[in-house]
Amino acid sequence: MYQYTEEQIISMKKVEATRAERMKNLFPRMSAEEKEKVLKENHPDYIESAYETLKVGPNKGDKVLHELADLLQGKSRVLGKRINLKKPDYDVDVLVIGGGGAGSSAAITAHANGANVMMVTKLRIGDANTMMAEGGIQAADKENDSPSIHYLDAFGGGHFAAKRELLYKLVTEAPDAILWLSKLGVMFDKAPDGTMITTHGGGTSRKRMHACKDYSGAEIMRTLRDEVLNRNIPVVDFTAAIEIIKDDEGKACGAVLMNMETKEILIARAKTVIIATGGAGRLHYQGFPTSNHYGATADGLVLAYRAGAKLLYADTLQYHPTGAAEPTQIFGALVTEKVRSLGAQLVNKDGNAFVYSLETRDVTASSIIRECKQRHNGVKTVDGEGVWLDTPMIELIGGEGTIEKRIPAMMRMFGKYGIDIRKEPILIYPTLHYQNGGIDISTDGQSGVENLYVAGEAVGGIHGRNRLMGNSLLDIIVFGRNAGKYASEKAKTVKIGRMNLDHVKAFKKELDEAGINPVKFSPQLLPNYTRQPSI
Ligand code: MEZ
Repeated sequence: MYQYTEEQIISMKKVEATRAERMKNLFPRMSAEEKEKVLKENHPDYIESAYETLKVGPNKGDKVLHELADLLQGKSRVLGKRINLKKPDYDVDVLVIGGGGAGSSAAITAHANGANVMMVTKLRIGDANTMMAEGGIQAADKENDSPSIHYLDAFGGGHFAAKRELLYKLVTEAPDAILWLSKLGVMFDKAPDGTMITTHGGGTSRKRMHACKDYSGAEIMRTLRDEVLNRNIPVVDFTAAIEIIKDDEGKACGAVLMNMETKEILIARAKTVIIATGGAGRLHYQGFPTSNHYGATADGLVLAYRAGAKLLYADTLQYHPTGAAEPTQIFGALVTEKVRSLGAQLVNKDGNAFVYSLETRDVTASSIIRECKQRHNGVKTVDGEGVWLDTPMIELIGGEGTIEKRIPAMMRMFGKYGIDIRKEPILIYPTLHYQNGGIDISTDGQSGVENLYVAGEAVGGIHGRNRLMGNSLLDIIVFGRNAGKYASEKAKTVKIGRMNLDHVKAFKKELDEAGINPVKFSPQLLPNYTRQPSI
């Protein structure tokens, strides 16, 4: 049994007491005006003091969070080091930086297209946010659905800011992405007649979430990793890219690499380079906990920015509504949206529902923050406060055994601490989950720097200013394959000129002229959890 406080037990009893009534009357959806109000007053993206204006680089004049500004305007790890670009350690057609789902999809596709491709990753292949994704992947492949409806859901959910041509690609290529994954061996949940089981996510007007229980990302990553290894694609692990190399025409042509343990510098020469380095949750923007993988430190954004690529919507982050608020051992860990798709409601300390559970993520997260901070209806926890997610409702709606069958990872995660989510609700609070913005690309996956491609969470603009559940596992496949295809095609025609790091020196000069004396090395590579000296 988990040791709840007396206050928490009293509150939990209220949740139980109101359950039957809440099941009869679902909380109404918000109007557009109500959504706008709750966002403006509560969403962390609107806290002006958390932002600063970039003074150098392609996005000079734009606002980004302080933590990201420190890195984008940070100290290069190559300056002052003797770097010999004349004798590369690796010479390939396509260099993929990053070992997650997007990088693997890109590498597999480039390899299938005949390219000599190599992956480099600062941890190991599969140590990535893909592995941590739980609830599912969207694709409009049912009779009552279509890519156009998927487009409208995602475009509205992203506040009409998505780059239309990227979103078009995402939704129209989604059914084929599911087919590709199935053929590679992903075990999607199916009904006895073989049809895919699909559910709703926040902001979807059709049930189009395909899942592998609540291990969807792990199952997809397992399959992609097997395919990379079966193809004998070289994977250089525990090796980070610390700078993009350009040729004398300003085109990307490789990367400076650093062994994470020995700090040895290695040079990779490549006709094309794909950045697939993932997100930034481990920067803990605004002090938020995160659902992200240990390596999520915005490295790709830094590499691309210093090489001259523009970022899009780098000011907007996604705070997943339901991070674990307690037990403290799993503070910030993802409680999949699928829990709400299956019927669990969000409930305050008095046992009252306060938001329709499947509003889009930014609206739901803001409503939880409002319930706690503005209305003081949160439940005190070890690390702060939270609200209840009424999980026993799932079994009442779907029948006994639904939780174990559909969300076993959640049952185990809480079960380890003596909490049976079939019988008792759980405490949650928003957690830093996704980088909505990133590197600006065109439909071929190329950034503003020629021969530098990007895929996955490092891309900005696919989802606009907020992403719907399940569109990230989708975008790593669609845009991973896309980058692999175009980068390998382009590599067939590329002639590499004199390799140099002149852009890094030029960036340093810009920093000097702007009076910035950076304190942080960037890319950051790993989070810093060492105790900081008190002042
Ligand atoms: O797309 C996501 O972020 C996702 C599937 C997360 C989840 O709640 O499971």
